[in-house]
Parts: sequence; structure tokens; C-alpha cells
Amino acid sequence: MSRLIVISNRVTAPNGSNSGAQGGLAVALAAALRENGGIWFGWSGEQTDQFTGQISMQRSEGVTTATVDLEEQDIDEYYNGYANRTLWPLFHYRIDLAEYERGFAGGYQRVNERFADTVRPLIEPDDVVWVQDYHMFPLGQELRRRGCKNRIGFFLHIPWPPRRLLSSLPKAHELIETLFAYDVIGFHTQEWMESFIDFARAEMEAVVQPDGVLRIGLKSVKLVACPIGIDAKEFAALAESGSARETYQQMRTSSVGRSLIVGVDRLDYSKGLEERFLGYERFLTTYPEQRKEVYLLQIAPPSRATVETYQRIRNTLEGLSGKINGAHADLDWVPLRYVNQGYPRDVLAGVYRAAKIGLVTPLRDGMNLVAKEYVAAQDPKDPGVLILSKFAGAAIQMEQALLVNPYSAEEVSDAICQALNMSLEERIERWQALKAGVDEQDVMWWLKKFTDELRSVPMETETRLPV
Ligand code: ADQ
Repeated sequence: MSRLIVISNRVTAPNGSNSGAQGGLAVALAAALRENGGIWFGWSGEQTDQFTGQISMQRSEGVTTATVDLEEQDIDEYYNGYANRTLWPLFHYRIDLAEYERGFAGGYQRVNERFADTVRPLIEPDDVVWVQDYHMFPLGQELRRRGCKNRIGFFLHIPWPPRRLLSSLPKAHELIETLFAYDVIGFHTQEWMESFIDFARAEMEAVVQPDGVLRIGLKSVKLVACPIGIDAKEFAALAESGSARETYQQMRTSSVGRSLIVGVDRLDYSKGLEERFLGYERFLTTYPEQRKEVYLLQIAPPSRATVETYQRIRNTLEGLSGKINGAHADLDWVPLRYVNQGYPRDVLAGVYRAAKIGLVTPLRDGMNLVAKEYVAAQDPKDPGVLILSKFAGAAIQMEQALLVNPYSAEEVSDAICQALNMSLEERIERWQALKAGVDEQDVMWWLKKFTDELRSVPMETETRLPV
């Protein structure tokens, strides 16, 4: 089997630890790299005075990683700028938060060229190259410009926005056209994929061929909807581990007979935390006789803390949680515990298992792995109930969850009430169906589906003509 070159903004090297950063994606990519050989390339997360393109190669647990440092201006314009202040909000339908600065776009392009210059010498003729996510749209084209004729795939981990929103992005056309340098583009859902096709057709006169290939002029790209999963077996095993059990006991003891509702998210406006708090508050006021039977634990470690919008959402949530506790807490009860830190995955698994309700209500999410982790961690004999936003990519695969509109405090409040009063039979029935899906379409399934698609692309397509 040919080697795999994975390219992503950040590289999560396997270090044997059970840290928060070691998500299912990192585990799966590491497994594929171990099996096929290859390299995982990306930014080290470190800053340097002047970009030199010097690569730091490391080998750990059978996986080779190659990382480069970036200059302060690169980090500001490419990462904090175009990736997180322009593309992220726009692709999550938050056009009101998207910032269109020429400097950001320039820095994004420059860093993608720098990545291409740096990684190009590491790629051998038979390698298969797999680029991850919105930080790197133009990378495939830059590699082609540097003579790379390999099969190159791209996977988008976030939603694809509707055409009208996307056309607000200056030079959207040029950016999207760079994607035609790839052989295969993967999306989590059919919906995101169709949205992409809609833009390409309407704005770029692209044509969809009967074989699912999208073509503009001589360039073509295969599209595939391929939902990511988690390492379900590993996660279920984590939930049985010593430290998960200890956490479980701790949670049970501290909740003194109350039902735990849990939310676990990066602190990000796309995750709908403010709306979730308001939905929970609505439950407290609408169902006063039940309110003291529950408490909500929201775990939300800060992310992208140097971006102002993220500081704002943090302030808003601190204010709101204080207000909810101020209005409702009693001598023996605090309705909302809001915690701003990350936890090891086995601890998280214990928390999920102790929770009667998993409250996962993003306003928009490419997939959402927390919903799947919550299901994987449940006790088969007494599973909790998943409340899931219908605007998460995961909702398509998880229709046995209680699906809600996250913008509606009333729907969230009613779903909490329904979950609390659900019979054991119904909980088991819903959970079994959800668990079967999480097990079957796990992260290795995702990885194989995408890489099989990529490896099966004929080598002689016009995409590899010089650009
Ligand atoms: P994210 O937006 O980061 O990912 P998500 O899919 O929910 O969102 O994954 C978050 C991961 O971080 C989960 O594995 C979760 O366990 C972990 N995590 C969250 N809070 C944590 C905490 N306090 N401590 C430890 N771990 C924590 C992007 C897209 C998603 C898409 C994924 C994968 O935005 O839509 O599902 O990529 O494609």
C-alpha cells in the first residue's frame, strides 16, 4: 500500500497519553500512518522570528511527524485571521461575525505557499496526500504548481455554507476554484456537499457528471459525503476504565440523587452555549416541580482565546451562568456548574456515563463528535438520553436522539422534560439504535471510505496538468 501524507494545520502526535487533544481523528490518522507508513505534516503551534521552512521530524509510536514554526504575522493573518475570523464564522453561517481583511487573505495564501514549499520535498511519487480542513483550501493547487502529480484528497470538517452567504466572501470564486486541484473532496454530509455543488454550478458554471464528478473546463474533482465517526470501541472501553469509574462515582456522590445533564464543547459561538443556557433556564422556570431534580454541568475549555469574538462569548457566558445561579440556586442546590477546562478522555467518559442527559445543541456543526462519544460511553442497562441539535451534521445519522431546534428555548426545555421522564424501555431502544450506528460508522470506517475513494482515482486525470 502506498504511503499516506497527512497535512493539517496542527499535528497531534501520538504520545501515549490520554490527553484531551487525543481525539478520535488523531487516533485514526495515527493508526493509518502506522499501517501504511507516511508522514503527518503541519504547523508546530510555535512562533519563530523568521520563517525558515526548517522541518522538525519526530518519530513516536510508529508515526512520523514533520512540523514547522510560523512567524507572528503568519499566525495573525493566516490562523487567527483568515481561518478563524473569516472562514470559520462564514462557514458556520455567522456572516455578521466574518471579517474581510485583505491582509488576512494575503497571509492565508502566503502560509499555504510556505507549507507547500516545505512539504513538497517530503512527498515521494507513489504517496497519497490527504489535506485536512479549511485552513488549507489552496494547498492542493500550490502542490500542483510545484509539480506534485500524486493523488491528493481534501476533507472539510466544517459545514459548507449556502451559496448566497459564500458569495459575500471577496474572491470566493478564486478560493473555491483552487479546490479543483484536488482529486477527491470529502464532506461530512450530503447537505454540505450539495451546497458546494450549488455554488460551483451557479457561480462557476460547473457541471455534475453522472459518475458524481464535478467539472469546470478541463478540471474535475470527485465529491464524496463521508461522515466522520469516533473510535467507538476505545471510547466504550474508556468508560469502563478505573479512572472513568472513579469520576462516575464522584459525579454520583456530588449530585445527591439529582440527574446530571452534561454539555461538553470547545468554547465557541457555533456550539450554541448561550442558547443552551437560556433553554435550560426556560426548563427551570417552566417545570418548577422538576427543577431541583437536575443540574447542568457545562464543560467548555476556552479556544482561540486571542480572537476577540471568543473573549466576548466567554464574558457573555460568565454573566449568564451567574445570572441563572443567582436567580435559581438554593442552600442545597446550584443549578448550573460551568467549568472552563479540558479533561483527560477517560474522565470525560466517566462524566458522560454519569449523565442522564447529553445536551448537544450547536447552532451549526460540521459533524459533532461529542454526541457520538456520549452514546458510546453509556451503560447499556441504564443509558441516558441524547438531546441533539438538528443543525449538527451528526443529526442525519442520529435520528433516534431527541432532535431540537437549538434556537428555541422552548424546544430545548421540553426535550429536557421529555428525557427526564422517558421510560427505561424507550431509553434502551433509542440508545441501542444510536449505538449500532456509532459502532458501525466509526472513525476507521470513515478513514477507509475516504482513502479507498482517493486511491481509486485514475492517475491520468487532467487535474494533474500543470496549473
Ligand atoms: P470541533 O469543533 O472541535 O471539531 P467536535 O466534533 O465536537 O468539535 O469535537 C470536539 C472534541 O474535543 C471531542 O472529541 C471532545 O471530546 C473533545 N473535547 C471537547 N471539550 C473537551 C474537554 N473539556 N476536555 C477534553 N476534551 C474535550 C471539528 C468540527 C466538528 C467535527 C470535528 C471532526 O467543528 O463539526 O465533528 O471537527 O471532523
